[in-house]
Amino acid sequence: MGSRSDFETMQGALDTLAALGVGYEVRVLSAHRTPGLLPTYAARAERLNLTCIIAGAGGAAHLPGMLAAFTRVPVLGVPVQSRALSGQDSLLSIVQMPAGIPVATFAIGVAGAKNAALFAAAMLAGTDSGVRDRLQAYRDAQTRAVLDDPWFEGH
Ligand code: RP5
Repeated sequence: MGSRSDFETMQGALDTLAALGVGYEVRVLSAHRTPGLLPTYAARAERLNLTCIIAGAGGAAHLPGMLAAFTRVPVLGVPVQSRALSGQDSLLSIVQMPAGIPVATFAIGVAGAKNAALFAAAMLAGTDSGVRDRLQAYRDAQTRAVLDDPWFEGH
């Protein structure tokens, strides 16, 4: 994430990964305040053969795009909801990449952070049957929660 202030949002990704038993590491890296660390971290991601990088940032959210420029590891971008523009700035900064350097872009805020984690799990599910089963169980539980809600049948 681009700042410690993004943590509240990105906690949604960490909790979801933990619930699915997917390993992760967490870093604060800023495209603007620590630009020199980006190629270093990108090289680490390749060395560790990480499945993907979930990069959350807000405002002029250049972190996901810059990381994607430095590594072939897939980057999942999460637009953090900014105070000034409610995350519209983050979303447009992340989604509107030039052809050639893709960033998979998710919803603004916690929903995007959770979905990025679920997407990462889905990437792993093809080769890891444990993750596949836990992801399926997560989805089944979500469906059950709707069906079991008394509001489902009406009041
Ligand atoms: C971005 O600037 C960060 O991703 C964060 O969302 C935003 C504000 O950062 P702070 O000033 O709160 O550290 O780089």
